[in-house]
Amino acid sequence: MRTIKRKVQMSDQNNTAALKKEAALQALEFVKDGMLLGLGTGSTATFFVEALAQKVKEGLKVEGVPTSESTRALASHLGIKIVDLPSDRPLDLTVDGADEVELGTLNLIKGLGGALLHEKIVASASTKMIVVVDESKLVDRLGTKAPLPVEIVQFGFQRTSEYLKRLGAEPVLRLEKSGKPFITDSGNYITDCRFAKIENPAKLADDLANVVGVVESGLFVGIASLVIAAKSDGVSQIERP
Ligand code: A5P
Repeated sequence: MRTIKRKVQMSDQNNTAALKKEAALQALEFVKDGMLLGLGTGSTATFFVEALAQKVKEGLKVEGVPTSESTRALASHLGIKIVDLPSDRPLDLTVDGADEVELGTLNLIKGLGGALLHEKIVASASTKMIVVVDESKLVDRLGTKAPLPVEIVQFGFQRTSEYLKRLGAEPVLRLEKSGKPFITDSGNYITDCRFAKIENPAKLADDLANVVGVVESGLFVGIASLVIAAKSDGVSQIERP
């Protein structure tokens, strides 16, 4: 683990937004001219997209594949060239946030922002994935703070939830403030699943993938290459072992 002691401004200490921004700005240092980038979703990824757009205005040439319609709208509004996910070459780098980062493995829980499916497709198609987080996202074991979001098809969702319970989950269908189910960019539902313990994320990811009706889970196993974690006393860069 490399720790870079660049203090977040005193007035911003303990300010989560300032920490997220600091992590995002460090990720920008990995971006090189000509890169094809995966653009993440969420408040931390938004800081990255905004800073990237500034560099583009200053002459940086990059192309971006967004992981959600909201990121597509933001990036394109800010002048970043948007392209489709190519079939014949990997993306050079994806930068995205996370809901939990397991220290020691860099396995992740993602999807509280609802974009886990596209995020996983884009990250999996990338040579490198950098995850940008504030210190509150670091955990010793996945599932400690965040539920695990699981994207499921609308048809038969109650039945799918019953299958998830057999894997030890307590699934809760995600709702909008209006009370209607949240719909993902691919037209599916999300069920947020609490587990007593996630001891083996790789096995759980496989088990979930085998449940009929499940599209994808927010478990990212062996995908993140580097985590940039901003804490009030400095920023750590943690490489996957
Ligand atoms: C989006 O679906 C999520 O995976 C986000 O990356 C995650 O929720 C992190 O969001 P924040 O950066 O807003 O905390």
